[in-house]
Formats: sequence, C-alpha cells, structure tokens
Amino acid sequence: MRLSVIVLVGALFAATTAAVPTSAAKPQMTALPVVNIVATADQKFAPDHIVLHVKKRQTLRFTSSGGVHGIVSTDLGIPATMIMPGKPVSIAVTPKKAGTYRIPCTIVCGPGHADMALTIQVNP
Ligand SMILES: [Cu+2]
Repeated sequence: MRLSVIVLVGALFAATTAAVPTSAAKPQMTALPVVNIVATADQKFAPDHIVLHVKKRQTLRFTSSGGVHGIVSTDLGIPATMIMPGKPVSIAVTPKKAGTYRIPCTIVCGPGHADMALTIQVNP
C-alpha cells in the first residue's frame, strides 16, 4: 500500500514536471525580444554589432562558445558580467541616449582579446 502511494506521487510529480516544457514552449505575448550574442573561442562577439533603440527595453542573451569573457557598460546600465561556456546570461537593457557604444571584452581571453568588442548602436 505504501509503495503504491509513493508510485502514485512519483507519477503525479512526473506528470506535472513533464507538462512544464510544453507550456513553456508556447510563445508568450509578454515575452521580451531577445538578442543572442555569442562570445567565441577566437575572441569575437557574434554578432559584433547590434542596434537598439532609446527607451526600448531589450534583453541581451550572452553565451560563450569557448573561453571566459566579460562585459560592462555604465552608459548602458550593463553590470560587470562574466560570460562562460555553459552559463548563458541574460541582461535587460533600456538605452537612455542615442549613440554608438563600444563595449570591449573585460577579461583577458586570448591573443585577440584587445580587439574583442561588441558595438551597440542606439538609434532614437
Ligand atoms: Cu577578452
């Protein structure tokens, strides 16, 4: 009897957890647009140039395909953030001022580090 209760609880748990990916996979009307940016093993951001708009909130999702990298921008309100393989990090940005912001990699990551930068162009 006790075993069947445990099995039942286990089955219910499996059913509820299995239902989560199905509902999460549906597009959500409230979801913010996300820009995916990959920091690469050969010390580049891909893409290395993105366009945002003043007062429009945008989520940037950073992943690393190799190496540990970093970004920070006080102008755009991006906190000091490490970008590591297997640990995607999402940062919401709402630019205040139009302009072109060059955001260099903040962590020495390889021979191309000095030239590794993400350019964020903010249009009105
Ligand atoms: Cu770097």
